[in-house]
Amino acid sequence: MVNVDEKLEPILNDVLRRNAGEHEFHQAVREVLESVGRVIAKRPHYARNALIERICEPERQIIFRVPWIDDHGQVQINRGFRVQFNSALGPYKGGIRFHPSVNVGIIKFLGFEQTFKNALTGLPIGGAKGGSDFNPRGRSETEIMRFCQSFMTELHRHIGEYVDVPAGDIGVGGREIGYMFGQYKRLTNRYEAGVLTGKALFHGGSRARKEATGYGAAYFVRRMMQIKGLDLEGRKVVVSGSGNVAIYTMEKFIEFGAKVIACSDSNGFVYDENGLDLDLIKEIKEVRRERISTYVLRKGGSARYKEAGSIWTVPCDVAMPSATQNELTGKDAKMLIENGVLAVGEGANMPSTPDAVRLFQEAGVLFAPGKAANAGGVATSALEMQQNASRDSWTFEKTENRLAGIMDNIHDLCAATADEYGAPGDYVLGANIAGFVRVAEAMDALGVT
Ligand code: NDP
Ligand code: 2IT
Repeated sequence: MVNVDEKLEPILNDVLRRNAGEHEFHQAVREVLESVGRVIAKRPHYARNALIERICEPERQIIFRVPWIDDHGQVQINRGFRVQFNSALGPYKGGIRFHPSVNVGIIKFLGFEQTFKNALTGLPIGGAKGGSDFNPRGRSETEIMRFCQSFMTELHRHIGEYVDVPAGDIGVGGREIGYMFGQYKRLTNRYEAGVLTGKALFHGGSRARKEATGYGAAYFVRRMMQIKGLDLEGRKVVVSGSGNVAIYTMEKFIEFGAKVIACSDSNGFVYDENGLDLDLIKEIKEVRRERISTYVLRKGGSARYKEAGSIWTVPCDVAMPSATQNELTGKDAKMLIENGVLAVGEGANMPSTPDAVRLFQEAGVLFAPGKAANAGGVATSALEMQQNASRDSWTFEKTENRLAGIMDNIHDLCAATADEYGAPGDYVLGANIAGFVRVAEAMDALGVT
């Protein structure tokens, strides 16, 4: 197991002390610092000017009250967050998450990861994340709208096309982005399309943005397998979650000839040895916004639903955790390895626990970390910004081709960096170092800021 280099230990200890109780943030920083020891050995000037300390400290953290009125006339209060982590490479960029588990530590871990992910894309975007502990589950359309409006009433003064450009994440999709864009436009009296990404086409949204994270993750894993001589034809794929990332991961794997046999939501998972019916999953999740359990009621046949237990007990060749952080534990990893998994691709952000990552790597399983594998979403957001800036709108084909090219580049950069630093095949190390070096170089050239 890699440990944090002794020169970096005081920095890690400082992060732990100054961000007490923020476990997910600690986890994300520890993983990057474990990789970065090798960079310091090669590029000692990074240790000067507190560069690493500055990378671990967000540039700005905004926490605000979000009051709104529910359908019964009751005033409700939630907490809103925007952590603007790093703007060395471009305006702050990253999604907004609405989920009851959201707290400042989760937003900080996501903003930290986003900074390196965005750097890996090679596009001019800094790193940020935002969100709220608002629970959209069971809320009416009008409650969602009022919440989004109130959230934006505060957020609007902190964002802008050249300042900070939010997008979606868990609990925030096209509908919520539309409500937030509407409120931003009203408050500022500006049709500033580049202030948010993931918009509807008629507001300047990009074709293929909705599909981009899942498609990108599938492209990444396909390339990772291809260079080992493994193809996807007939392979069994298990995808956790059944939201935006999961659905379009499944779609691309099916197009690649693989068989997607299981997916989930936070209540349970469905599986079918004969392959899942993606049109039905889209109908349930995107149109009706129902639970995944209804799949079996509608589909019948060999489809099964399990409420208890882990989706990772389903034997598969490719596992794509695409729901949330720390959803795949050491125990799950052992089970997957025993069942002969060949490749794991993280569609979600930090879905595998450190234990799980270590087990996969020790077992020689191909492992694609989230900050590389799921970068296709934010990369296509940057392409949306590019289309907005030039008042242009590209075809689906052109956008998807750009996305595929970016994913290949990220893959190759991570693989080459892992080779360069003496750890061939270690995509975690490759992604962390390649992302870190880009951010560090850009920061260094800006002086002490
Ligand atoms: P969605 O809200 O569309 O879907 C989330 C899915 O994950 C749902 O099936 C949800 O189930 C499940 N889920 C969420 N939280 C939990 C939890 N605490 N326990 C169990 N299941 C949970 O979100 P996305 O698909 O957009 O995001 C999924 C992951 O991908 C997140 O980690 C996100 O940060 C990451 N990501 C998203 C990108 C994007 O462009 N949207 C880009 C890159 C990464 P339920 O409905 O029951 O809550
Ligand atoms: O985690 C992520 O990369 C996202 N939620 C997408 C961010 C974006 O700005 O498109």
